[in-house]
Amino acid sequence: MDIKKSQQDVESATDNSKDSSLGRRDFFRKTAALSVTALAGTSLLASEEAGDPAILEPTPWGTKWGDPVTKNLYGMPSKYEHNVTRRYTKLLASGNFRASIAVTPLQESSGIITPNGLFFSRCHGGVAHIDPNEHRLMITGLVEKPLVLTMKQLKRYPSVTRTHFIECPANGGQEWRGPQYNSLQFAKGFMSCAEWTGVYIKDILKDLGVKKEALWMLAEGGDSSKMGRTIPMEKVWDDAMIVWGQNGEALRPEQGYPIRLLVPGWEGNLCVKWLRRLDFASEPWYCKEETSKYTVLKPTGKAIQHFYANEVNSTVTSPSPEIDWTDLEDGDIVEIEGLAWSGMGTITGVDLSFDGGKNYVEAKLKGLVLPKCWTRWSYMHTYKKGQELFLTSRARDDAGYIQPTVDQEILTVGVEAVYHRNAVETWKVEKDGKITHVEVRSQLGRKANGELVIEGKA
Ligand SMILES: Nc1nc2c(c(=O)[nH]1)N[C@H]1C(S)=C(S)[C@@H](COP(=O)(O)O)O[C@H]1N2
Ligand SMILES: [Mo]
Repeated sequence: MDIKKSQQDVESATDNSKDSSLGRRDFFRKTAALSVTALAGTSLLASEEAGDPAILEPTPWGTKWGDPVTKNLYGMPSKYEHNVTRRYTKLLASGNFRASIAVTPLQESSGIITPNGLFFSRCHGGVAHIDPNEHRLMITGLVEKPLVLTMKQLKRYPSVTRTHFIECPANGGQEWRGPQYNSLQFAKGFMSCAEWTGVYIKDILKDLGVKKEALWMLAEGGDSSKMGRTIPMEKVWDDAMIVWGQNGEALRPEQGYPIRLLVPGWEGNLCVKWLRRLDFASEPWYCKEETSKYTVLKPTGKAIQHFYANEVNSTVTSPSPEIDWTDLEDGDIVEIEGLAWSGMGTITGVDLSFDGGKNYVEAKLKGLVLPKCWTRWSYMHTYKKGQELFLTSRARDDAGYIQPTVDQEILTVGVEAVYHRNAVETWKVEKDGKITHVEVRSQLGRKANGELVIEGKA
């Protein structure tokens, strides 16, 4: 290619562009000349009017064959999304990563469904890999007709599909004494939401004849942890399910393949994975997970036991420490987005504060609003460069609850509770657009001039 000639072409095109009457056809001619220059590999810089080379130049992926359809028979995300993964923390790992947790990148979530490869995974004895042909579910105890089911037999019951979140009750529990992580993923990623397919346990029980003394149901896992939890019969007769489907495919091993218990809205620990036994009795079993663990110690020294529902809660997902506003210009219009959820019902509204909870405006609920399910919310905001903000969201549900302030929650349950934290949470937008996780002590910590006391910078 004659480089000199293409340079001339560019020069004349640039000259043309000074003519404000430049027609559409001239514009295309101009851009064509520029892309020739780029291909010829000259050091000539495209003028600003030339536009973005990323749209003007031929791309390798647009000019060569792509992969054959035989290459990825089970699809994976784009390699450019390699950073979007679960992340693990030493926090709940008692010395190894088999009794551990990997948390969901909520900052990258869209809509209300967590893809299966990103669903948080909390295991007390590692991930079991169960052969479904060898696996059985035993239903026993105070029933007329005890039963052992193969997976095939179980799946013959009429199935239902429901969208619900699962949240570990320890979600946010590291932060009773103030923010620990400058990260949404680590602060709130002990939860995920999926579309589940399975059977209501009440539909199986119709056939079995439950004795009237049966007031509690034990669920036991087939993994090495032998996780056991007891669930009151009211919940079983309401909406407890055995599920085998997760977002249109089989449960992932991390989620309890081939079957798990789903106790919609109640603490994740009750959703026993790798389920192998349901046992009915007149009293709770008082397993480890409902005595020494998963109880809430109050300042009085007494503990709340059988604390089940994850109460109304919310978080701002964008901006977040991971997705900041450092690239915004003054006056840019930006969407503030978040999630709200309640294990006691349906989200009725979300309020958003820019001053750490002093004043609130109402956000808009987006998309499907379902019971015991993530609900996405949004608020359009005009960014003011250099302005500090304290973004706090506060959700409400149709059970009549609203998220407490940090002080309200600490006054009732103290700081030793660990589980079931649902006080509001605050992101500070710094002058440069960075986001910092802070805690606003709204009642105890207001100075005489009304200024809020901000604690625990991460
Ligand atoms: N059998 C069994 N079930 C289990 C667990 C376990 O370790 N073994 N972990 C529990 C805990 S503490 C939580 S929070 C949820 C997590 O579900 P997930 O791993 O699908 O996110 O599963 C619960 N069910
Ligand atoms: Mo958990």
